[in-house]
Amino acid sequence: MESVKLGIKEAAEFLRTHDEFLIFSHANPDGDTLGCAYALCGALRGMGKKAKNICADEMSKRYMFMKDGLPAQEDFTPATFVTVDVADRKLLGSLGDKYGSKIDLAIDHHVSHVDFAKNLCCEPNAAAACQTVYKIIKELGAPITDRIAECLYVGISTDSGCFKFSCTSPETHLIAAELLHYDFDFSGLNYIFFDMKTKERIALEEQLYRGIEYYCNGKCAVVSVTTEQMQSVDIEDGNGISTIPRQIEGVEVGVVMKQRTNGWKASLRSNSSVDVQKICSAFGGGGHERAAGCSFNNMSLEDAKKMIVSEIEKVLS
Ligand SMILES: [Mn+2]
Repeated sequence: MESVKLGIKEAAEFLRTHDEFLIFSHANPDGDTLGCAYALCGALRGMGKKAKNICADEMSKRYMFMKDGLPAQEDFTPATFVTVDVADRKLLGSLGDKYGSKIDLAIDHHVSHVDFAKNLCCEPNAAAACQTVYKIIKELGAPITDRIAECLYVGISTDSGCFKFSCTSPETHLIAAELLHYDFDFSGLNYIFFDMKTKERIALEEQLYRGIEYYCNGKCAVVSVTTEQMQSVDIEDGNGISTIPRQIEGVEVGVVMKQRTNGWKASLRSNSSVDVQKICSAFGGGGHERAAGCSFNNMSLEDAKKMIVSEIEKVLS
């Protein structure tokens, strides 16, 4: 189904002329999809409309604060279905079967968005869907509370890697700057989302650092992590492991070998012009130019490493 494409004004008009909203976040929710949902829900309630949020999966405790500070809402039967930051109906997770074909409006920022909603407001240049939601809320003239501003800020900050990723634009900073006029602890939030690590995570990193191996005159670094080691931290804590070797000066391709039940998975990250997607596609994997992965089933760690490193050597030598 092809979605009718809406701009900011039209998306705001859609929300203004509808009510009884059910707002969907994507499965395994992140700061952006949750920030969008709670900000939009709060703004719609602030306009006297009925709105509530739904997600296939539990949110991590770091995002729980978003639930607080929204105007209370009695129960109601939803009539308008809106998704935020959902690039594909598959990403609705277990809610997809029931609601996937019923979505009235999708608000998104993924270049890879696959149409599933009747209407779509998508800004593929936005660093976060929260940027788009902010513009829609402004257009609606809905009251922005400190809590709404905080939710939007978290979405923008987390999706832009604390304003470090290349998706960060002047508009990203301008919207963040407007949000900073509200009262919330942005510095504390960025500490929690970007600096703070659990003791278990630090212990895991210590083990990984001890196991670093260099290849290609130090331009390639490889670490491996067993299932048992990954189980020592919770899922959220395990995020970002793949980027560790790439942090090392002079390393152009970082590889993290992750144990799977039937072998090993290689996660590659590139710092330079090396297209790691190409390297991984040689083994039936895929991804993006700077981040890709492939699997080595029924193979020992040593054999899997040899295969991926020899392919990287071809590119780096
Ligand atoms: Mn996003």
